Amino acid sequence: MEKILVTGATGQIGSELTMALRNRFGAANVVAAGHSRPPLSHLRQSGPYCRLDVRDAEAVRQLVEDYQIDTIFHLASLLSAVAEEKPRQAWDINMNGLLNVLEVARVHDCAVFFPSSIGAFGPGTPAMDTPQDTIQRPSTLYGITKVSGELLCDYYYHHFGVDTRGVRYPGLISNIALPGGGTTDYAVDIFYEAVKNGHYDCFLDADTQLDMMYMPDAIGAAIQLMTADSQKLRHRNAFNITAMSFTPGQLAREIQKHLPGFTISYRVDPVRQVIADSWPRHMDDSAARAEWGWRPCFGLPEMVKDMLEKIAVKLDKS
Ligand code: VAH
Repeated sequence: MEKILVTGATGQIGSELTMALRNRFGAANVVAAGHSRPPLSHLRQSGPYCRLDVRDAEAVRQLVEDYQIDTIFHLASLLSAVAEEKPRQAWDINMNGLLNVLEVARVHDCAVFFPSSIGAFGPGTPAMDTPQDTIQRPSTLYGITKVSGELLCDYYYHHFGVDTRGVRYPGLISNIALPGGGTTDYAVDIFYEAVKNGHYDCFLDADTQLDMMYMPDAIGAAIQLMTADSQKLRHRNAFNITAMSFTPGQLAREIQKHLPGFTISYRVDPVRQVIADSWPRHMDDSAARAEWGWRPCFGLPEMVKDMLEKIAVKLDKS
């Protein structure tokens, strides 16, 4: 990896992945491309940034040629809840955007990282210890784009030799960029509300168990997979990876260990509850551990401690 493009660079993953890549590979070698959200100042000031609509095939091609890109972390996507509100736009961005990236990668011999999701599974998938290879019939538009994206990336690998690799991310928790319209966003919102107001009104039911991961582990996984020995990969798109699995009630109790006065109430959003209920509770990530050495660093206690400390500083409440 010498010349890297990050699409969706102003999003929840992209904001931190771009900085991690710049720290490791050199800021001038990592081009950040965003569209709907303005870049955070440190992202714009620390290296090349440009606006990019991944639905514009010519713009994608021009950017890859201008910067002689050899690796694309393709993060541009609409997330689950927004995709249910705007299904046609979600299909256009998530699928036609990916196809544009894969076509340019085919012509210019770029490697491609594709972030799939637990959303690529559906109600018929085994919910506990979800196998690496199992039934995938998602019931959300977002999930349909994710399983289709996995298949399209594997197709470009098998038919054109494009070096495509991906992971199925669980819910991601970060203290830098806010999430944008996902079903797991409660696991980020709760920390800001706990520090600011000591109370959180949760949009998922107390017992909704989902796989989760702290952003430093999510970033590390993307870079570790893309720098892994290609010969050792039996799978490509996409690897199950997880770090913890918890319910809103369990998360609240862990926060109360640090903020004893914190309280939580529940006002379920039926759209996002239906989405969450269609996803697995806990994935089996043994394939990622065996094929490229995946190991998370943060479990629930470590994540909660770090999130509360970082957000207290961010909100000047420390
Ligand atoms: C979402 N955060 O909620 C994303 C993610 C597993 C969840 O795909 O849509």
